[in-house]
Amino acid sequence: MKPVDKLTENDVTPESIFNARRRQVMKALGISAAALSVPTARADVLSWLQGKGKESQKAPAGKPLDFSKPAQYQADLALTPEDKVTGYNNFYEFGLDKADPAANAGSLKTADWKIEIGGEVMKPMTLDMDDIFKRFPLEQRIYRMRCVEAWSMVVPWIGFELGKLLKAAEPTSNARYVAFQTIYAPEEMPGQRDRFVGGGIDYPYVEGLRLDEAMHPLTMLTTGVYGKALPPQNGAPIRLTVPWKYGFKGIKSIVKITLVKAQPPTTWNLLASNEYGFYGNVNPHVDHPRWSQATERFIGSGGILDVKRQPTLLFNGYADQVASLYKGLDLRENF
Ligand SMILES: Nc1nc2c(c(=O)[nH]1)N[C@H]1C(S)=C(S)[C@@H](COP(=O)(O)O)O[C@H]1N2
Ligand SMILES: [Mo]
Repeated sequence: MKPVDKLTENDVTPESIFNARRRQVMKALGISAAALSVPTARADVLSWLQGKGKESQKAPAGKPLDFSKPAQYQADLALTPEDKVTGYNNFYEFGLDKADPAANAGSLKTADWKIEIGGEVMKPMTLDMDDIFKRFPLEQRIYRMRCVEAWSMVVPWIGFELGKLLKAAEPTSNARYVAFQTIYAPEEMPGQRDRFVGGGIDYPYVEGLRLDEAMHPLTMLTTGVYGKALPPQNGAPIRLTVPWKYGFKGIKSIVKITLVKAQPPTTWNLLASNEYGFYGNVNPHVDHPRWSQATERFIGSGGILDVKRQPTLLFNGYADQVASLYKGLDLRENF
């Protein structure tokens, strides 16, 4: 078994998905398959795509956090080990391979972070992380996490309910959706500097929820994992966790939360609207156009190559809590 920091997407993703994703990225960038095998002036970025980025800046370990452990959220599930939670990541601002974020996200400056809450609210506010820690006591919640690429983890996140922050801002009666934005910092994020490294995404990464989804008690703003402050590869210092939705909804390193009237644009939907909808609810009955969503590879404590395949659960196992949000909604249409 290779050490986690040497893993590439090839090690843990079925060849088909790996190649499909690469084709998708190349297509988005208008690059032919032949171009990738020919040495070009773009060799530097090609090496990024191959997981050999030269620029490498690992982050120091996060500070231990104070938090409670509410019994109803300490699910009795086998956890994904910490080195995989923090070493196998999607954060395209730092490259496309799963090992890139851990290797490179140390360049993200998280000191003096500010998060702005505005739009359709009575009390717009700008908070720094100290304000957040003072106002919102942290708790640990063990949540399933299911990526749209059909792999999954179980993660002990630390954070607080997004709804508490939204209530403090007092949404107006016009507020129907919540829009989120990741930091835009090209000097700190190689994928924002170079379209090729960043997978053809127009940054900053944006996401959104309906207001009722955002107010749901399972929806969390997350500031830590495994007892410590989030490492940058997991979205330091604050990211979204919505356990019944595909991982791409869990936007990282948030600087802006805006309450709005109309459904906001979302990054993966903008890139491929036929493959990634606004909702992103985990659903084993609605396949991705290029692969089945019926099962998933659980990344647990076993060797990374003998990962277990397990059935995917409707709403990722949280149907009892969230199915009522979608009464009357055609989940096939609204994927
Ligand atoms: N800003 C930003 N947020 C992001 C992503 C990203 O590329 N950029 N990737 C998403 C995807 S696809 C997943 S699966 C999760 C991964 O979170 P993790 O690396 O902490 O497990 O982050 C999500 N949030
Ligand atoms: Mo994902």
